[in-house]
Amino acid sequence: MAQRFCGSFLAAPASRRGARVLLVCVMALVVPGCGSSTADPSCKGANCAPNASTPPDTVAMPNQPASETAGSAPATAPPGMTPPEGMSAPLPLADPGLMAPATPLAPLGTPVKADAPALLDLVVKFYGAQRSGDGANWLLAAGQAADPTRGASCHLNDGESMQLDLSGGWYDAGDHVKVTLSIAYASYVMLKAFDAFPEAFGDRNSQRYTGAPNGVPDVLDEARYATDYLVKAHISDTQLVGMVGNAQNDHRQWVSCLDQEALPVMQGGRPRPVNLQANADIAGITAASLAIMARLYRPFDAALADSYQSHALSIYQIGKNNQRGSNPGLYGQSGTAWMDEMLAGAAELYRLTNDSAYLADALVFNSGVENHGWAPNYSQSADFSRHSLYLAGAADAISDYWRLDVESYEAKVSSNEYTAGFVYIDEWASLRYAAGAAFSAALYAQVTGDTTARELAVSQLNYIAGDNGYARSFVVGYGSDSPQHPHHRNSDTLGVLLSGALVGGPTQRVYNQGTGATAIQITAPGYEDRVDDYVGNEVALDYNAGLVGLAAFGVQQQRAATPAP
Ligand SMILES: [Ca+2]
Ligand SMILES: [Ca+2]
Repeated sequence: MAQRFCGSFLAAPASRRGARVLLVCVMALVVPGCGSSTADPSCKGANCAPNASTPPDTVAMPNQPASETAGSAPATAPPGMTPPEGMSAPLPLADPGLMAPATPLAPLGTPVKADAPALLDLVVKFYGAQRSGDGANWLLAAGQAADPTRGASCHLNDGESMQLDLSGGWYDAGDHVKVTLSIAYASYVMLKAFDAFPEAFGDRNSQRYTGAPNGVPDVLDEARYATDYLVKAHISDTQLVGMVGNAQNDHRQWVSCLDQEALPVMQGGRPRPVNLQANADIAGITAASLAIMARLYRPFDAALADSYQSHALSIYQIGKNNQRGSNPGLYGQSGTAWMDEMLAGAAELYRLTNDSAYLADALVFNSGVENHGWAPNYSQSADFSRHSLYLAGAADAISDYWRLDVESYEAKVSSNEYTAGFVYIDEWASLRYAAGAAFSAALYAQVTGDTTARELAVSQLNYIAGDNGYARSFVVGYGSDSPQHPHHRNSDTLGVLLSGALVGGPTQRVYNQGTGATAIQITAPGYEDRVDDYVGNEVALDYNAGLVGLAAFGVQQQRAATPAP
């Protein structure tokens, strides 16, 4: 299967969103018959420096090339470490103690200045604009309402090249590929938000936005659109789809998904390719998403929860049997950077089943990750799994590593003239890291009572919502002077505001695509609301994920601060 992707995944890693800053860390993943990517010999795991020379993608907009690149986040681990064996058949549910939420987090210090409930609703509903297939995508529906000649669904035939039904799921970013890793990561983090702060979420709508409650919290309605697709992606006991679509082809045309389907294959049209490579990174986080969903959705549909559990157990075993990273074009990761994803799978399966074999696995992977020195994003989820392990009674094993990372976030609050006030880790999608780090800090504060971590979380939420030097919100359609022109094909070409999307955010320096006389400046220091700025103004599944958790924390804080009547 992989050979068909020669020249796309390896020669020009392509996708959009930008964390890809760590592309320099991507080690060669040799596919038979293909070339290989290059590795930077100076790149040393968690200390790998961001790279501003990520290879560009092909032309994506009429007047501006769009580079949207893939990459990986690092992790460290003892060489040659092998987690213990210990998987088995489906297991009984955990005792209620393992499922209990953390204790309430008392409000202290700086108040949350955002309208947290409104922000939370918007950032969750953003995912409804990323729905592929027959999903009542609200953005496409709005486009059709404005022009009835338009359709309201896309890619109903995904999987056709393999006689599979792979319709559904979420588009990755401002493009239309479906990346299992990012779908699984975003749904996992969204579900961790509900896991930690369930009281923040309401039920005001159905999954298809019919305007009436359906008895299920809306955040679970959104997450289910992902988890139902992840079940489809698990096509056999040993095979998991890693990606649908080809990013390089997808990025060649700046069109809506409606128009893309009619294009030639080399421009993103049908039939879209399916990649089946999925090793421990993709399998681990997919198992985590399905395992936490099995636990949280059980009160609403026990049979569906059983199905999620069964798939989670089997997909986790795929990861156990393939303990290496996947192709970087699938957002696969080099070296031992797959360990945080397997940590996630093991931690959530332990909370789901109470089987000590999963705890043993989780602790081994946890030691392999150590303190990762980065921030949560689509390729680094250890903080959230550590919150789960903390609640499951394994605090001693994880608290030091997690503390070190939270302290590193506090140390990375910028004083630069363009980025002062937020956790600045990299120029590409800078606020994605701030949001993820802040959600981690909120979770850390919840279980430890650490007031510094709590203050950090509040400050990052306030910054994103508009309390910043730009006096503007960085969430489309929310607050003062919010972004109106995110780098997003469906929103831009159909003329529908992408409400709820967190944009990349401010940068400290110029980012150029290409070099020399042909170089094109993509972003300037600061922030501009320009559709062609894919460094500072794109959106993606993982950008919003941390903000869902952070906004839920904000709701909890505001309610705790309000005296009871
Ligand atoms: Ca609902
Ligand atoms: Ca990882």
